[in-house]
Amino acid sequence: MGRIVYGALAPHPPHLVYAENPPQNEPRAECGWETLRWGYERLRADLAKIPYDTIVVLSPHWQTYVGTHFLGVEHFRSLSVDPVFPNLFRYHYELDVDVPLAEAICSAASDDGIVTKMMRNPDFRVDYGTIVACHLVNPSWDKPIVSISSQRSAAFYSVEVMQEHMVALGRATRRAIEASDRRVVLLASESLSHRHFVTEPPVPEDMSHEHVTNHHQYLWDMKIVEMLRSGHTRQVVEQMPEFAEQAVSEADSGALTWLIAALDFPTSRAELYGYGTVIGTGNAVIGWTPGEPRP
Ligand code: 2X7
Ligand code: FE2
Repeated sequence: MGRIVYGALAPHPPHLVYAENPPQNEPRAECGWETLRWGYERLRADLAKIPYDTIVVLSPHWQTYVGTHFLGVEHFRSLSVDPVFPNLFRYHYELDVDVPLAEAICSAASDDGIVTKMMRNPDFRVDYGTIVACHLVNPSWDKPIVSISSQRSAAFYSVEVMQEHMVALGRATRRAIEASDRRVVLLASESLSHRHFVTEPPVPEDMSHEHVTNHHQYLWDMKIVEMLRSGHTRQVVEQMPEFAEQAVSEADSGALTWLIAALDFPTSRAELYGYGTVIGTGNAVIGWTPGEPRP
């Protein structure tokens, strides 16, 4: 029987890849955003102890307006350039897709009345939210992924509608995984508070310029982080409409709601690997091992 072996909130500022200088990325950095990068390092060390087959990721930067889409091509290889930060992220990616698992989640969601589509275009450009989160969690890219789009009901309807949709999608994701033979790591690829500066310092990795955009957003981030790490995930979902609106949170993508629902609203204490700001946005790396009781 398949199962979810790990779930993580895995933010995707391209700055974190830039600062690591992997061979796939063209621009070179001196340093930067260490608290988050060291957090990801510790997450990777923990994950190295857990055998798994596939990473399933939901990203805000694959935005679909008619239904939830799933990558449905076995292999992708191309250049990903961040549209806002092309100076930081020009990343040559090559990845495998677990198409059978993607199809299984797609049809489980469809059975539950969710509008879905398998994306079969071999020239499709995979979004950088998927690429950055997967790189930071598994830089060797030795596991296939399932990539799920962010159906933007928060943008054209309301955060409440997005919540209902993502809770249903999370439940369908869990059911499909349990009916498969896969051990799966889930990633919600998103920042928390998300208002960012509109200018960049001359040296992007100059950390003397880095801080949260405003205290109000910081308070929201701390509230959400504290609720997540203490197992109050249902309350996080309840607070999501206010959080999305007042902190301009990237949680409007539904990724965090989907993750919490797929993990069945965990009440166990989560592992906070790190919190840090990137060009003013708030980002937390947090991991859940399913089945751990609240201490
Ligand atoms: O996509 C992003 C993000 N979510 C946060 C910060 C900076 C850049 O890109
Ligand atoms: Fe983003």
